[in-house]
Amino acid sequence: MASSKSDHSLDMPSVLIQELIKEPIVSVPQQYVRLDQKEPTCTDPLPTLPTVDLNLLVSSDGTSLELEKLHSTCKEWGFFQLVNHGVSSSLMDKLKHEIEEFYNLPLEEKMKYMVRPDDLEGYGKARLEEKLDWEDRFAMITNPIQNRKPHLFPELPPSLRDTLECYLQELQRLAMKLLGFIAEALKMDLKEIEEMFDDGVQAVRMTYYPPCPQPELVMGLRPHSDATGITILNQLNGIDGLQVKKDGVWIPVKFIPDALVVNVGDILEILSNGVYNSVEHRATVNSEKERISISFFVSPKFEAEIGPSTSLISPQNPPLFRRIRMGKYLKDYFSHKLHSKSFLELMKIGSTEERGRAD
Ligand SMILES: O=C(O)CCC(=O)C(=O)O
Repeated sequence: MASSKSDHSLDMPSVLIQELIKEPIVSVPQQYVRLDQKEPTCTDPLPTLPTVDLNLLVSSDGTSLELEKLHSTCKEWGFFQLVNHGVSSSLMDKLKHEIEEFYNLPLEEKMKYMVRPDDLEGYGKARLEEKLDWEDRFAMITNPIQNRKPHLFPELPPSLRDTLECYLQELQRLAMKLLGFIAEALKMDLKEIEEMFDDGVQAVRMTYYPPCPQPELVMGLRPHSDATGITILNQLNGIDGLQVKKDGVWIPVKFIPDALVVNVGDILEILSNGVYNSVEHRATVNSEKERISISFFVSPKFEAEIGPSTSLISPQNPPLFRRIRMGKYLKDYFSHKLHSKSFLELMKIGSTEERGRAD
């Protein structure tokens, strides 16, 4: 669908799926039909996404084996299910309830948070592109605190805002713990990672994927990799839909109750100088039941310089990626079309983009 920036706000309700399906529909409007997804999806037998146990990582006697598992999983899969992560199940239940309540609000209430022209944060679609995903989302930067948009986080219904605040704090603690183990597994200087990520950029995306009458024709969320250090995904209502690309095949991820799904983002692939893999993933939908998830994105602070870790490069292991400030990285990433891993490719030393700039 073509849309100029100025009519963005007028178009928004018409592309909200929750609104679209209020009147039952039997076929999906053309702008949601994606026939360009060619890679096969694995059916049987399903390879299982590895699990990592935080308790085992923390307890000294289990550390080395579990650390080795974390390391090999980040290299080979770039994704894992984290169990025994310590986030309380009552908080997870409360968050699920609050986010469900939010999506059940009347449209007029939710429109207060609508994505504004030239912005990416808020409720609704950030980009009105020719092909749209089958999802309604609410995305926002939550740290640094001064970067919170006044009409978003502070104006949320108080019970959602307070629950989300507790969840963000718990997840930030968890993320810093995980990043510490990742630094250890990579044999990186722990201080380097701590300084970069301490009080770093943090964002969330609460996504509501309504049921779809023709789920095989649409994409809940198109294939992409994340512009983050790590992402922690909580599949709030336990409905499957996440798929991870491995060796050119889409692998559906089986939901494990109480687990969180963690993935390596582009910035960790860069920091690790390509040792870890920021893997493409996507979300599918089904015809029966809505799916609700919340992604927690953890990145270095805006002013940090990102590039391969100095403790990992040597004449034998030269840097594969160029160096750039985090703020500039994010600006460039978001002005680029969300499309598989194409932005990370541009960060590679010797990429066409880099050659273009040198000319
Ligand atoms: O909802 C999901 O399963 C995936 C979400 C995701 O990939 C994202 O928010 O970037």
